[in-house]
Amino acid sequence: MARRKIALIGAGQIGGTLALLSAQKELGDVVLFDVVEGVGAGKALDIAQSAVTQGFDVALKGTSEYKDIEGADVVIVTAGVPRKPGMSRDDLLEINLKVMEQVGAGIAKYAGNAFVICITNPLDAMVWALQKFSGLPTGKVIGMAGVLDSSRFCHFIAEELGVSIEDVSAFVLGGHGDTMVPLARYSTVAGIPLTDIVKMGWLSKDRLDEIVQRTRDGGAEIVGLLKTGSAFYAPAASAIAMAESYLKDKKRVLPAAVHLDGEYGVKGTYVGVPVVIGAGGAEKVVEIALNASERKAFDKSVAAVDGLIAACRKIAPKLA
Ligand code: A3D
Repeated sequence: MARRKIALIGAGQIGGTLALLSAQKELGDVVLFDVVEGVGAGKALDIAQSAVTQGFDVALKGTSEYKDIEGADVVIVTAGVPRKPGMSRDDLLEINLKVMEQVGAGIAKYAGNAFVICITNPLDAMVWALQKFSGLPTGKVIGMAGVLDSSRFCHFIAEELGVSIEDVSAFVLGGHGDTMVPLARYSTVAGIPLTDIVKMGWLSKDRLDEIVQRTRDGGAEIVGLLKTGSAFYAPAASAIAMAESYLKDKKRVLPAAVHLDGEYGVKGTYVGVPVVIGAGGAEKVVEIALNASERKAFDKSVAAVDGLIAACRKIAPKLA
């Protein structure tokens, strides 16, 4: 059987890490596309030269021509600009929307059967725009945010309780922004919900609230430390988990920004919810029961995403 093909649009910090992880996991041959000539080719060559020590057999190619992504099975989009200290994700909207238009056209022309994962911020609005610009089915275009946000939540919980990360499972709903909704009730340590862990006295409610807030601010914390860009290792690892679930038809249940068509009472918007990812793409949205305060927080998050989508429509009337 021929190898699968992974096209990475954007060969910056996340794109380069995606290429390395795709190669190390032998997910398929990798094409690294970037508008800046040489960046993709340089990273492709560098990673290819690690093949002998890492023991992988995949081909890597850098390019600035869309025709090279032809027939890709998976396309992961990081093209655009990241945040600088003091910027919110929403500040990136106008510039990255133009990038989504170009990328959408390239995907439509050369990779119409691909499973597309968008990472470019502001995530929920960009994945919405990318789906419209590309014209691919909504179930084949999704956004990576929830896997990263819940990974951050998991890391902070495991560190706080001094337990293995393997036994922590965390859940974050909503848009990828300040209104994201980390759900303590559905986050567990060895199957025990965090709300019960608080009742048991293992973790104080105040400390849990601080961890929830640190999760919401997880991206900004890293931007503040790096000063010249945003997080890239964990974002890349998160998208690879999604790509792997698609390529291997694993049917993992992962939080991702998906197009809602009435689920959770939301229609026509992309927002982070649990979804089954398999060979069919985003195969099934899992609708979990929300209590009143979770519902309120989720609705606030959806409203924030709707605001960004309205801004996209104003800038690019053809999206309306
Ligand atoms: P960076 O290292 O700047 O890489 C972006 C790359 O995109 C650069 O190499 C650019 O040359 C390239 N590029 C710009 N315009 C185009 C274009 N029109 N076509 C093709 N390539 C282009 O950024 P990064 O890799 O650190 O981050 C990429 C994006 O991911 C940013 O928008 C970040 O805000 C976003 N991001 C999202 C998350 C989520 O959890 C959703 C996390 C971290 C970063």
